Amino acid sequence: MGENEDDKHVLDHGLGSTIRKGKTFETIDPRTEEVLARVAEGDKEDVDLAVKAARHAFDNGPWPRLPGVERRRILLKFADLIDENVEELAAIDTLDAGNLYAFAKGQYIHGAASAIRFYAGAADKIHGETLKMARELQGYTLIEPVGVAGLITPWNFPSTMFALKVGPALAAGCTVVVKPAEQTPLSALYFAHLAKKAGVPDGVINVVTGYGATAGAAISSHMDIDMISFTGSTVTGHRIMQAAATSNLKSVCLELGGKSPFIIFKDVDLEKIVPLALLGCLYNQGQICVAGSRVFVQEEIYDEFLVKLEEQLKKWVVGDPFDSNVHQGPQVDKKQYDKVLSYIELGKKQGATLFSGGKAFSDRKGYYIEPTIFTDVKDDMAIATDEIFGPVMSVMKFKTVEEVIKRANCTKYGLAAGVMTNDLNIANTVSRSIKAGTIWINCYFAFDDDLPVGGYKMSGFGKDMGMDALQKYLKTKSVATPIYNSPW
Ligand code: TXE
Repeated sequence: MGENEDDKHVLDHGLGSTIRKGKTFETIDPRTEEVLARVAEGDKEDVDLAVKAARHAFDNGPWPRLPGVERRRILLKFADLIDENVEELAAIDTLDAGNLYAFAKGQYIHGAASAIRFYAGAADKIHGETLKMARELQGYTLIEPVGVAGLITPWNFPSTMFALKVGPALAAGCTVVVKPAEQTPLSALYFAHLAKKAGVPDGVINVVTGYGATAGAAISSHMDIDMISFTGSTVTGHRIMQAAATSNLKSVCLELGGKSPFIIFKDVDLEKIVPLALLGCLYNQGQICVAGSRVFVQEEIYDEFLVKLEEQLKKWVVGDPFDSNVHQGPQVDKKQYDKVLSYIELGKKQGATLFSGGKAFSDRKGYYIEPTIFTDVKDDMAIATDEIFGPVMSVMKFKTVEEVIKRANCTKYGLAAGVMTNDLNIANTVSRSIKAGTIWINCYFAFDDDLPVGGYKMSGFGKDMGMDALQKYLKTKSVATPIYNSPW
């Protein structure tokens, strides 16, 4: 490939980005609405350079050619470094995304390390098959890395998203260009620094910070990127697929929005289920794709459910995410804050009953919104059909199993569902009838490295997590040869 001096700089250094135009953008602390940092604003030219570095590392560098056991060793070291730097990473995501610090430090940064470790363990176990051919042929498959992967991540769990995409891509032997969300670019840069320290060779991970319409679009339409793994909105998912279709037909995996039902049958212990329902909707300020934002309650226990919900809400604390007593921090930015508030207004206007909350905390700085519960919600109201991605719960009453299955499926999305019952027949029937990629029975957010997560319908396709995610970054080559060396 023709390398000029500028390209050579990137190829030599790989990790870290060289921003050609010297532009920067601000990332805001959602607790204070003040500028947290200025970050390099990469655009198409920078994406081109990052892709060149990734392509060079894939075509000529050691990473895809290393024995799997060696990639495993480096990835395990990377995971250890993530664990060792848990406080820094947790603080970065709390400042940048508003994630709860205690949770980030206690669980979710270690979760990112655990995901990297899971895929490290798979790096030396990638193999094809010997096929039983009908004719006198010997046939086998070679499993190869897809090539250069474009990874576009959202802002709700910046570290998790980085690990869930980079982990399997690197284990497979791919090289990557990562574009973190513009709201939360900082932890991806820190991760890249740790990866370099762990021994990931130059050019294997290339982070380009910047906006979706520029840097993100340049990745999805790039002629030299082989696949895209994206998590974000359904609208942007459409754009990415279109860009892939009109450029080089790169493969696309999309993890998009959701409007997940949380279904509570009359036989449950409400003492246990009500706190779960609340967390299932409000966790991370409601900014989680699998949020159980439509809560269906069987009519026999509906009133009791609301009494207990009110009790729980009294204990729910909104405030600074660095405070370990707090359950809910600020929304990530002004745009999301405004979006959530406008849906709350729409809920009121369309005739739902406001059970609690319903406004922002106007007495303080930061993007804080009251936990908001609507009752008497009809299936076709905007608050019941659209992904709000905020602390807003719609509570609905139902009578029968058949009715709730129909209503739960009455959505364009299909990411997850919760089924709360002690009746095995009901649990089996409902979990098989709901059109969603993940069903949690008597639990919610029960994630595990081994459990694939991804959508049905307009929530996308292709999984993150589990061995399914590794497959996204691999392709199969079939090899056939005559057994008796006879010409065909
Ligand atoms: O999403 P976008 P936004 C949903 C949630 C939220 C809504 C809007 O409902 O309120 O989406 O959020 C990059 N080509 N989810 O506007 O635009 C962008 O820079 C390529 C659900 O933040 O999808 C960022 O890195 N990339 C979700 C990423 O896409 C583009 C998590 C996500 O941003 C691009 C986040 C383009 N044309 C939001 N435009 C989930 N499934 O968890 C933007 N991007």
